[in-house]
Amino acid sequence: MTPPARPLVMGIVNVTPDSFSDGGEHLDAARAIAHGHALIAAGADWLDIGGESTRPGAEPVSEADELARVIPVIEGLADTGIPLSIDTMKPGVARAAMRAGASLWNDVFALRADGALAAAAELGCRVCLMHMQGRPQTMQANPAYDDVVGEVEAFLLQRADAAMAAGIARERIWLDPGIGFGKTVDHNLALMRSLPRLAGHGFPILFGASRKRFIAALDADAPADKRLGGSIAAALHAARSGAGMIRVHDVRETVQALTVEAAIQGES
Ligand code: 7PJ
Repeated sequence: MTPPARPLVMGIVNVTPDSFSDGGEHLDAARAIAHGHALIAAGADWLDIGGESTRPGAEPVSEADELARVIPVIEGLADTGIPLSIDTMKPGVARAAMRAGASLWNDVFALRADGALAAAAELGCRVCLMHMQGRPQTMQANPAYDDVVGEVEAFLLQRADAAMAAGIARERIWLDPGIGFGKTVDHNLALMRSLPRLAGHGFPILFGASRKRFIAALDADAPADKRLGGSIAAALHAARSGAGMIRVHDVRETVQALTVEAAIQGES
C-alpha cells in the first residue's frame, strides 16, 4: 500500500542571537545547523531559515546582520538533500540565500519591498506570498477588517497576479494567510475555517500556526513551549482543508499526527 498523501512539513530554523550566550555568530550558526539536522532526522521535508524575528513587536534587523546570521546556516545545510527556504523580507538576503543553496523565498511581506518582485523573477526561485496587515512592530495593536476572509484572499490573489506579471511562473507561487500577522483570535479562526476556499484557487497553500499566540488565548495563556496540542490541532485542520505544507517547530510530532490522519482518511 502506498502511504496516503499528507502535506509536507517545513521545520523552522531560527537564527537569532542566543541571549544566554556570548558565543557570537559562529556559535549561533553552529547551533542552528545542528538544529536543522535534528529537524531533518525528525522527518522535515523542508527547512525554513530565518534571521529576522517577525513576531509581534520585534524590531527590524539590518541587512548586514541578517546576512551574517543566515548565510552560514544555509551553506551548512545546503548538502543535506532537503530543500531550504529563506524567511526574509529583503531582496538582498534572498539573493544571497539562493546563491548559498536555498530554493524558496518565504516572504511575510509578499514581495512588496522595492525590487522584490524583479529579484524573485530573476532568481527563478519558488516564492511564498504571505498576508500581513501592517508591520511586525505594530501589527497586533488594533487589527481591523470589514471582511477578513475576503480581504486576505483578495490581497493574496492580487500579489500572485503581480508576481506573475513580473515573470514568476504560476507553479512557483505558494500562498499563506499569515496566521497571527495583524489578526485577532477571531480573525485567525475565520481564516482557518476559510482554508478550503483559499486552496480552491489552485495555488498551493503554506500554513503556519505553530506555537502562535491565538493558542494561548484559547488555553489559559499557555506559554509558547506548552502549545503543541493546539499547534497539532491547527495542522490537522489545515491538512484536511487542502494545505500543501505546514510550517512547524515540532516536526516529529506533527509528521506523526499528519501521517496518522492521512492513514485514517485513506486514499480518496
Ligand atoms: C510565518 C512565517 C507563517 C510563513 C513566521 C512565527 C512567526 N512564514 N514566518 N507563514 N510565521 N510563510 O513563527 O511565530 O505563518 S515567523
